[in-house]
Amino acid sequence: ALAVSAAPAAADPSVTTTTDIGLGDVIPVPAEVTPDPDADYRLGPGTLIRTEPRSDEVRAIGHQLADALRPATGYPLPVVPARGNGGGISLLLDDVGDELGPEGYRLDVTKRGVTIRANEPAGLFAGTQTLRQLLPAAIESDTPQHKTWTVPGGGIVDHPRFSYRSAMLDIARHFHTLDEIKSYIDEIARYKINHLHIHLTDDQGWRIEIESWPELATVGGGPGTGVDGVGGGYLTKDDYRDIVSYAAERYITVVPEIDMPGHTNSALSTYAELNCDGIAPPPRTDIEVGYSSLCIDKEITYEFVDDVIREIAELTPGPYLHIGGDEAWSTPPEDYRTFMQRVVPIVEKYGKRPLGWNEIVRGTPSTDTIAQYWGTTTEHEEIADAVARGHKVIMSPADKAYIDMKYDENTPLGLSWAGYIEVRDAYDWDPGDHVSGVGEDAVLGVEAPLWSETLRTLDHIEYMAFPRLAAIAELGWSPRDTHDWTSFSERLSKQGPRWEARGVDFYRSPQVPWG
Ligand code: TNX
Repeated sequence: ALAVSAAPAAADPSVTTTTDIGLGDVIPVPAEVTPDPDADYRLGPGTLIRTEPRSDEVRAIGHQLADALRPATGYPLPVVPARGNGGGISLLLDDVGDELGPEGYRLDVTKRGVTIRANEPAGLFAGTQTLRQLLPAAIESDTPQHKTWTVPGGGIVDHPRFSYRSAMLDIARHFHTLDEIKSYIDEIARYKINHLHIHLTDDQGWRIEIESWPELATVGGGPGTGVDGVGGGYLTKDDYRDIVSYAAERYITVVPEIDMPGHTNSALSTYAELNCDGIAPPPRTDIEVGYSSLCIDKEITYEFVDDVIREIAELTPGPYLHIGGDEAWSTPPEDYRTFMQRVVPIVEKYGKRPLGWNEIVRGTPSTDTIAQYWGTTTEHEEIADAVARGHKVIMSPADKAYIDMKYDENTPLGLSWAGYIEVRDAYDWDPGDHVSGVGEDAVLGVEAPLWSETLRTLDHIEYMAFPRLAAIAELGWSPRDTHDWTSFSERLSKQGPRWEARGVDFYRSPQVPWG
């Protein structure tokens, strides 16, 4: 009898259950939410996950959902083809309207079950992330919890404001391992981030294997590289492929960055022939910027760049390749233009769309090149002019979206050159109306860059990213008219127990009513 009473109650649709989670208690907040308090659904040991019979991809999403819900519920949650109109959790491809696009979805909760419908699998994946947040926080536990697994009743119609929602990880200043990168991918996917920009190279380290220049990784990324000489390591091509496919399973596109012509000391110190004077400078482990440059007048520079871009493009199924271009203070303006005019076509030759930090618009005539705005002003003539010429922009203003900035003067990690960024600062701005002349139509989306000069471990990454990454994710996904700090901070407080249960070392901002 004891064992029976301790076991989770069987699902009985006639039993009225309650939940303290509202249907809109989700980050990013959904576009439209219509609660129905009489329609809560309760998962039980007999719940089936029923997936679109025509699609292996949707079945895989069903299996991911089952894997996510099994540990805490202890339920078997078999994944079966959806036929007829049974209850349980259903993931269906359906025409839900062009306005919902490839990532939008409808989620309907009735007493009989949860049905997610979308035009494309990406929308079903997004819907399953919403569903996970609608279950009690105990769902994040990795051991069975004796809970009533209730999903609040009603309907959600949801789709993103911007198609590009990104997080950047700097693995050059300190290398972060394959497992750490995957763990970060798991977290960002929950908030409907759909791009992971990996900053692969910088003055302090080269973190990706290049077969035609093998010492870039083994020497330029070897032991003793990284800030303070702590943080050596590099990704093999297989590691990188592993990341690309792990991210793809979570509907995240990897955007690799090879930063040039500045931020290149690790390459210059590894291969003497890349230097104008033929002499390799010593490796650097400090955090100064702006002192290194590839040699603009040497042909071997372009052979090197061609080799590297070719190998990276081959490894990268996504459409974008980021070539940095920031802080090239040791490259005279005329040389910078010469360099970009040769290098942008190399990226295009290998079938990729070039992306660069906002300085790149000075160097390239190709308006296909996407500029990533990292300035700290809301007036910026150069970027406004570039938009007028036809460039698209990704917004990551350093004083709002740089999640390597300290929260306040007491933050033990991070930098502060762009100011302190508390959670509310990260949330209270509008990517579609932030810089004069850079309107909604010019903005592809947002990114939260995480530079890692001061970050060594996954705990460090988590502490800086959460909760601010959730703020940037909401700016990228949710309609502007849902923007509301009080609502956001309350919804954020409900992420706290989830992060705790997952062992995510987040920052307990005093601005958030954690409870
Ligand atoms: C500026 S932003 C940089 C990086 C640093 C970062 C630190 C940008 C395009 N370049 O090299 O890591 O500041 O916050």
